[in-house]
Amino acid sequence: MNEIARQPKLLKDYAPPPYLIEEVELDFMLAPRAARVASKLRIRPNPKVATGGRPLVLDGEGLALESVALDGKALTPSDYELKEGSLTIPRAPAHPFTLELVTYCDPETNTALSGLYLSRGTYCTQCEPEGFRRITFFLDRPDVLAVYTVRIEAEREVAPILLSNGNPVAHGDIPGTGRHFAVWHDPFPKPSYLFALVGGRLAKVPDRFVTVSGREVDLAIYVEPGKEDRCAWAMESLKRAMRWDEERFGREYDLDVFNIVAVSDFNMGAMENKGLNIFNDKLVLARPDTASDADYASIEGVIAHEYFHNWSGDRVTCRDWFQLCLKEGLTVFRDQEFTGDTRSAPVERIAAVRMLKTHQFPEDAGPLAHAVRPASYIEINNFYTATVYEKGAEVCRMLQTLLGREGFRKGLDLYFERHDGEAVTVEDFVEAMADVSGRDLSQFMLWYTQSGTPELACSLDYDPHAKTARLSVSQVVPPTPGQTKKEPMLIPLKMGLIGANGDELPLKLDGKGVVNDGLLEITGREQVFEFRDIPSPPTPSLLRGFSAPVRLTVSLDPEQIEFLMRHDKDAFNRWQAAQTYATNLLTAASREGGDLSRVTGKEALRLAQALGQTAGDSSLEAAYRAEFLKLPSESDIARELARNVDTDAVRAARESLRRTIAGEIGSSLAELYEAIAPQGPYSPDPESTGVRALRGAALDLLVATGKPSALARAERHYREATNMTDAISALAILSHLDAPARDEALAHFYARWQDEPLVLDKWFAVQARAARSDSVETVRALLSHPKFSLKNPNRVRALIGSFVHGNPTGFNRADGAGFELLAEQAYEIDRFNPHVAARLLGAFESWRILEPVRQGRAKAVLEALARRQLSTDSYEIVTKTLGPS
Ligand code: 0A1
Ligand code: ZN
Repeated sequence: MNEIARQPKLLKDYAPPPYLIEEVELDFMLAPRAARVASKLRIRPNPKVATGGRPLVLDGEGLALESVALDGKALTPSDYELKEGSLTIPRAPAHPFTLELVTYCDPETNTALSGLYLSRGTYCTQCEPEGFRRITFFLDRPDVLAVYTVRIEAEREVAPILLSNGNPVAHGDIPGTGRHFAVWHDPFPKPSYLFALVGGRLAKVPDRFVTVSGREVDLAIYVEPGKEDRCAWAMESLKRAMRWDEERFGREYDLDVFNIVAVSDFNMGAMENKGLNIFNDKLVLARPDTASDADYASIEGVIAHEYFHNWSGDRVTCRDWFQLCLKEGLTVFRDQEFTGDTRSAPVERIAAVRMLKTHQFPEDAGPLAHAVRPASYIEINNFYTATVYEKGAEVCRMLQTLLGREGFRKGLDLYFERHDGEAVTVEDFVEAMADVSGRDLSQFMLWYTQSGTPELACSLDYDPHAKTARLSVSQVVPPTPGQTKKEPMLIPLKMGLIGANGDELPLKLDGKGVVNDGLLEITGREQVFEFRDIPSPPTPSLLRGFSAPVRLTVSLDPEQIEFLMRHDKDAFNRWQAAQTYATNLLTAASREGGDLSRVTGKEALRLAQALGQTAGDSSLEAAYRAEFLKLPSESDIARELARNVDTDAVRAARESLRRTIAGEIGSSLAELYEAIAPQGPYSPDPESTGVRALRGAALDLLVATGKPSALARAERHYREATNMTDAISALAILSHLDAPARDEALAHFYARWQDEPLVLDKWFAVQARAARSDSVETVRALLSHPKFSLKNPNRVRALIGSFVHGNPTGFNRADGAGFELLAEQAYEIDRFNPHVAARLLGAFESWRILEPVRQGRAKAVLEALARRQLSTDSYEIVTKTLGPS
């Protein structure tokens, strides 16, 4: 294995490139086994670096080099050094020059899906972060920005559609050859990771958008022929996103065309290549019978996300990969705001926080913890993480909270204006925010550099004589790998004090007037805030809207939490109170082997009552009510337990609480279920989506009673479903059961959808997630199913990904069979697609919180894996997960 590739790269070692490449002309001749790439690069020494004959080292991987010419003169092998990974010209000129290269790459055998590859016969590319070097030799780093002109030539029969970034400038036939060409020009300087090319037999779904200043933009979505009827939602989402970015952030689109291509083999969700976004088809294609409400929501969110990158990422990009959060955190924040504005703000906030806590909190608490801006990495592909994306978005949100919406908007305007066409750093971003607000944000910078989730402990003491309430706050940032000492952070703490009748009390701080918007700024390790004129003991509602990505502990008794879950005017915190109440019961029961009866009598019933009341409250949005009926997940419970986790006990505790709740409020859930049965055809609008979610959540709980009538209802729900949302939610419910209804429904679903890959993925996923003791065996059997393939990332994620990330009890089975399955499959995948393998292996990140037997098994499996030949990607994950021995 390549030892150099395994040396960590350090942020502090950043040095600007000795040469700049300002113009790029590429000429592609597409062919499956040997695609010819002729490139012409206008290069000049970087004036900011004292060069004077420095070697020019171009990155390149897996390329066959045919020729090199410098300023028109052919070079001979003695003029350059060719190694795997690079092409060096030791004596490059100290003046501007032109370098011409001819290379070949092999799209057909490109199973890593990075660079130029074939997906079901379509040529496509993925260059972020370091895929461009698999297409041609280049300074493949984000701070080298060039204007690209791209000519693509191919057989017309094979690839009637030829696309690249920017605007189309020419196309035509090459007479007598059956070949044709297209030329594209992108006037905006961009880094190589944003380069894209597509060639294939694709159907085009066109549309149009007129920007706020009246520019006409041709929009198109390209899909496999026959899938044109599944693009409407993606197109609508795109147009809404374009309008929203104009209205909310003043960002207008800048090219004459905007193209989206859907491919079925893709390592991630989608990619923001300038003017030519390439998507995993899962995040484009939707029809009511094939896609669920959740799919519709993801499509809307990801289409928006990639589009928003046009400014936050493409026009202003990252100087180096350590700054990845600069574009990702900001763009996730922007897409979350879009979803909140388009759908329901509280429900979006709940979804975002669920996501953060499920994926980022465990990352931050485990062996792979890293800062939002990491200081070192071995393989950058491993840093497309929940910390960079989701915590990165929280950091932007905190800036908005601290500066106010207007202040934040001004800061963002200044950032885009100052840095348009540049590759910048987190400091540049924060500086723009500091400049518009006049604030010193140096302490805030710790959010980018310190890893670990801050723990915020709060308590409130009421003084009935003085009529004051004292809020004591302390913060601790726990040690994380490589960071043992932490500084206190600037934490925006939104709060309210609620009087006995449910009213909000004015927050008058002693000596400081009324607290604006209920926002306190915590800056020290320990702080006390004294509120005056408080007539009677209040209930504190803290961290409203989840105003900072911290773990909050508040000393509240169950009655106070119940009060909040009924009365808090902050919709997020009202939901959070219900979750906290349930979590307290569930963690206690899990510690008792899952036996709920040993820890609670009346509390579970009180929770049931409160949930039932909220679920039935038609003055609230249906989607919001549905969130109340979803109990904390098994991984939520495990995370709160934090140590000595027995996943079987966790599952038992959760099932037992579900049974208790369903037993208590079953009849009102059944009534609710019947009362809100939708009429009319399916529509993915937020209201109808909310009603389906509420109905599905009610059904899910009802089935927990184990009553035959509930099972019959679930079967009927499946049978009578007229859309994928109802079908898949019923199938998921049935999949857990030991009943003929389960097998029948699964067989029916398979028979109907076996030739629809995206729908068949759901069939695999539902079985992998099923809460059954034989899930390892089920997954193992499905690995040999004729429709299963390790080569398609969506299928791998549907079966193996759903199992290891979505079935904690199955994966963490005490005998280690789940661990073995992952190790063995990831090893196979690693040989041809390291990126996908390494992401699966991330499922081991929480092994240290398990009880000793499971821990021992996980460790043994990881150690055995570490002794095998692994890619750099998987090597980094496995060795860091194991930790220092
Ligand atoms: N920038 C994309 C994510 C992405 C990252 C890496 C990829 O290939 C290895 C592909 C996509 C986004 O944020 O959507
Ligand atoms: Zn992104």
